[in-house]
Amino acid sequence: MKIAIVSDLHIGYDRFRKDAHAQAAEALTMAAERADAIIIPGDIFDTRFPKPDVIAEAILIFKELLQREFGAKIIDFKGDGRVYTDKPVLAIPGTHERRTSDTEDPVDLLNLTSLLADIGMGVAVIEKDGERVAVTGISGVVEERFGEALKEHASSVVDGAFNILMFHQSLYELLPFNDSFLRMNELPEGFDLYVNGHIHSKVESTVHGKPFLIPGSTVLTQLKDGEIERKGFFVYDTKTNSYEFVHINSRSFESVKVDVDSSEEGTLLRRIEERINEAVSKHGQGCIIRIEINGNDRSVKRMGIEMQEIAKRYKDHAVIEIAKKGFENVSDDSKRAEIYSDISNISVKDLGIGILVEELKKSGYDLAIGPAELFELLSSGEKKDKVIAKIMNDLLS
Ligand SMILES: [Mn+2]
Repeated sequence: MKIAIVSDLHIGYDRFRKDAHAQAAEALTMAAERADAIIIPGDIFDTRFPKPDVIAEAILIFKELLQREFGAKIIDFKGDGRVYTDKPVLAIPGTHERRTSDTEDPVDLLNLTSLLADIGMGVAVIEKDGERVAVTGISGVVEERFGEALKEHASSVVDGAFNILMFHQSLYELLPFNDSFLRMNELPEGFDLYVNGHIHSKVESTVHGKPFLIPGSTVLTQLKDGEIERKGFFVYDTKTNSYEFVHINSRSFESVKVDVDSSEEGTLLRRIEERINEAVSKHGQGCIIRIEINGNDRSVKRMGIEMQEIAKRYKDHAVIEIAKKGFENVSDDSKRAEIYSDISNISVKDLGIGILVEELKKSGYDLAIGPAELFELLSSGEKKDKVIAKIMNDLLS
């Protein structure tokens, strides 16, 4: 059976809204042409509360997708909730869709309307010509609860089937900055293929001797070096145990690094313009060029102003993103500097959780609610008063 793995579509992503839509639609359409089933390891939507027009966008994409004939169909599902379709488009909610327990997330809505099967915290079995593939789905959870969720929901595999474990988490080997992240060898054994979302660049590795794949997002979001490669998705063939990466038409992205202290400003500006022109002629109009300015704080600041001018001048030709890398000089906390410079694919949210966890540990925080969960609750926009009341209560009692 051929299984397409398409991840992190981020439909509704504000900055590149059209890209997010077009690239999600293209990836899913191409996936349906090449595979018997599609699995989506999280972040179909960019937010927990997408606006109705964003939900409509997603509905139209999936409605269109379901017009196609799929080689496989869902023959069984066991787990939380239920699925309403036998079409083999299987998804789990990711971190961007995650809400506190007992609330509906936007992936539930697509599930309820039969546009896909939400298999978060469940196992779906799909079949084609007698061949069975079982997909165990673990919804994105706060990192410190991931181990628990695996024990509860991924402790066994389906006999006589090709077993896939699909989740949406950080893993320590990929983002080595937070002790609460699971190690790859802590993932349960017995699966034939491990599929993860969450990380927006492509990863190909192995776990317990079996393939471990992350296709990365279909749209550029973080503009980090890890996202330079063209976007796409995997197609895994369970018969041959081989896979290919299929590229989509994603917006081109190039990263240019400049060191302001190493040369004259005038020369440097000319060189930057040359690089922009080169990138535009190589990738065509509309490409994204990220210019990273390194150097001491004062020259970085001055250069930043000059760069705004350049960005304005080129705005019809390219999307120019200016990144000032002054912060490494600001902090002499070597560990923190290491975290910033080593992690090229970390989201601001994950970074925030990491910092909160570290700081709380230092202060001797030991409340029942874990730091990552606390961050989640405080940033969810829900139940904030309750969380604060609980913390106050714990602190004062
Ligand atoms: Mn994502």
